[in-house]
Amino acid sequence: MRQTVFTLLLLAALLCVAGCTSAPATTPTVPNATAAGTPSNGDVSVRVVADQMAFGTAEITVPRDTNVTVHFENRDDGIPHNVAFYRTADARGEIYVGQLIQGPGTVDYTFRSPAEPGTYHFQCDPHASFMRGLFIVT
Ligand SMILES: [Cu+2]
Repeated sequence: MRQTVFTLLLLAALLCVAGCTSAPATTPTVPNATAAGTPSNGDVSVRVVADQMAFGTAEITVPRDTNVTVHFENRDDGIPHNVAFYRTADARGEIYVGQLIQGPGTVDYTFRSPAEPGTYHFQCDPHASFMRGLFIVT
């Protein structure tokens, strides 16, 4: 009995660590930057839809060094998709990997966009050969 309680507590602690670390940080202010490509002061949100094994957009554009929320909708019944962001088109240099969701369903992903402007890459990991596009950071 005591062991069960301990196990449950341990599980709860682990879940908290997993959940708490991925929760959006309550950053009071965005560090200011006066250089070119100044980050936006507000958060940015984008909508991405997966439908019939394709993304509804070929490009996702966000400002650099900004909190980005991706509202992802998977409309494919029974098929898992995600949106994952990488530095290169061959999926190296992970920027943010969204969790897979089974369609139909929606999920919000929140992450910080890269500090460096550039043309990066997004894809659905299970279908990376054809569900892919450009992740443009300005
Ligand atoms: Cu997919």
